[in-house]
Amino acid sequence: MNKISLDIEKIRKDFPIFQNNPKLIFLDNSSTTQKPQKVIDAVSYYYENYNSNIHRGIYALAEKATEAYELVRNKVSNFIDSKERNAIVFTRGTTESINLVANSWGNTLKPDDEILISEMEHHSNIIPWQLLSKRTGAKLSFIPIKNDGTIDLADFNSHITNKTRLVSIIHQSNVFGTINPIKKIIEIAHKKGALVLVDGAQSIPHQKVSVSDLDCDFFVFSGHKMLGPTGVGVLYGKPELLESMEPFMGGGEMIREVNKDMSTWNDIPWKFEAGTPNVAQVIGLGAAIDYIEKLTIEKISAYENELLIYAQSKLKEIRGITIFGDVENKGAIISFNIKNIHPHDIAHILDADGIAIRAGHHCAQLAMKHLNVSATNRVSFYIYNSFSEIDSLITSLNKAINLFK
Ligand code: 7TS
Repeated sequence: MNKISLDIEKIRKDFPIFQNNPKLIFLDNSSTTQKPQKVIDAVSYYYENYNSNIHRGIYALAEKATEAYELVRNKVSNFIDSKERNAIVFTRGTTESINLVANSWGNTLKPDDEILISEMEHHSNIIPWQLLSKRTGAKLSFIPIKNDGTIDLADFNSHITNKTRLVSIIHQSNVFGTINPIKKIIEIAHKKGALVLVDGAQSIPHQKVSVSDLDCDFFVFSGHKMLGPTGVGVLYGKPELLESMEPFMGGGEMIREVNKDMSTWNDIPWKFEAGTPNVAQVIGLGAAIDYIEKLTIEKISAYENELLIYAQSKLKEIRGITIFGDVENKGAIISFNIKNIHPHDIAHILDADGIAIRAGHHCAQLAMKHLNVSATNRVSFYIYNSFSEIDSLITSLNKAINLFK
């Protein structure tokens, strides 16, 4: 038993994928997470019992679906400690949330304005700003990363200027697992008059986040990385900001009145939810939040930290290994390379033993360029992983090394 008193064997039984693939060791949780039966059931139950379009039907079935969908907005709001439920916009995922901000808030930028991001960002927090910069002429600048996969506040301070309108930054790196000093960054940015968007795709599934305490202006994440279905994500935005923004997409539900010459918009957050939303997925996300809250995010975090410490100590014994981002303050993600063996070869050999890890650039080519590598191996843990799975990983890695000797 681990020190956190979580019954991992019992938790594992909640995830049908492990019953259906008894040999599977899933160590790619930064890409996506497995789904507990409760989430799958919530989605199926909706389709089997009260499937209907929301917000428009006058009949009982549609009212039930609308209520279930809107109830998840409250759950998300409580989960991230937002003061207002209308600050929660449902999107398709982190990528769409960032694109929404870049296209809606961003379109007001002028050539003299600046956007500041870091070299650590996932491509979904780089490309929308590059496109915006091309559209508006605003300048895009980058906070450098250090060799240990962290960001220096001094570097941040020297890159933020009086022209910076927005700092858009990753909370926890999907490559290194390192956690950025986000609260301090927000404080400094606000003093300079800049807004801050936090990409919480990798942090929210694994640590307690309070958007109120952080005082961030936008916070974005994906449901599928926190036990929920694919196709649902969240944009948290301070209500006064969301009010001031033009809609990103036009269509049904986001309007108040449509005329030939001009139309008016619905209230926030519906102003940003054009068309039929992913009702089933939102309901599934609600079930995922229930599941996490039952275990408690604090215990999840503490258990993952135990896995991380154990895995790091075992990995360090491996001949020819380089671990990237080996610092104290980090989440349960480890990126590494083994001398003279390409990460894709490692991933193939591990796969033959039923171990799923990610090998590649992790949609973070700027970080790879900084490391001067084209790819790394990456293992990332979640609540259903065990110490014995880490032992299996080490055995398979040693096998790979012997094969390439
Ligand atoms: N931001 C971060 C920090 C991420 O890690 C990811 C996905 C995204 C944004 C995009 O999320 P999406 O749900 O909109 O696709 N990261 C990864 C990864 O590390 N491996 O596969 C996907």
